[in-house]
Amino acid sequence: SFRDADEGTPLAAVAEAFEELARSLRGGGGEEGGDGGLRLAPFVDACSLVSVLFGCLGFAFKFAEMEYVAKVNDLIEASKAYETLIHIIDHDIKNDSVRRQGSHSRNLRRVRLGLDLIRALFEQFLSTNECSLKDAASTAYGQVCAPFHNWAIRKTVSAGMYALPTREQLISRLNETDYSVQKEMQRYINASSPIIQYIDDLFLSRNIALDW
Ligand code: 1PZ
Repeated sequence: SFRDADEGTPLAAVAEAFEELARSLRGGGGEEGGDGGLRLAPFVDACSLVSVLFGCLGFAFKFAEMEYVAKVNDLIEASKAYETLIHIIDHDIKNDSVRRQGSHSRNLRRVRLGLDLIRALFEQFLSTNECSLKDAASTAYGQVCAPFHNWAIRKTVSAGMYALPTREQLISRLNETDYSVQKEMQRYINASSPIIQYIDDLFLSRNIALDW
């Protein structure tokens, strides 16, 4: 019989981790801290797994990797002191540091952008076999991140797009097939959406707008 792709590939591990988080949000798992909401430690564990995707994108996105990993590492540090996501937001509200550069709340907002970027990229990737990875990534970046990035960052990102691998190279570097990659990307899309929405709702529940 065929190897069980669910056990093996990095993308399946990412999908599994976010499914676990999504289950816990629905109250079925152990990741949810009672009334306190989503726990920080399992959340940042899942976010760390995403880093494997960078290795498949090539050198041009080294800076994106460093940026994402720095933010995730800050949240790993925060998870030693704060049990849940809402705790870090409430702490920053008290200190008037929600939007301050380097604050845990701001880094949470940035990591959430990264998760949403990947979700949008996968949606583009699955929407047609015609579009290149560059087209899929450009569209996803334009939808999710560009509104929050300055001109210099947007220029750097669009220059880097030309160095992305092809669809086929990405699938092979992920150790997937045409068929399995669709399944795993769809699993991530389904599982990450409620997590992304949940994070937005946390900010909104404290009257913090999402226009930054
Ligand atoms: C899967 C995606 C493939 C398509 C490639 C698109 C690459 C997007 C590159 C984003 C580069 C971010 C550059 C740095 C931006 C910073 O100015 C901001 C603000 O930081 P702050 O002022 O708070 O310190 N940082 C962010 O917006 C974090 C963005 C995280 C997204 C990184 C990409 C994650 C996903 C890639 C996974 C393979």
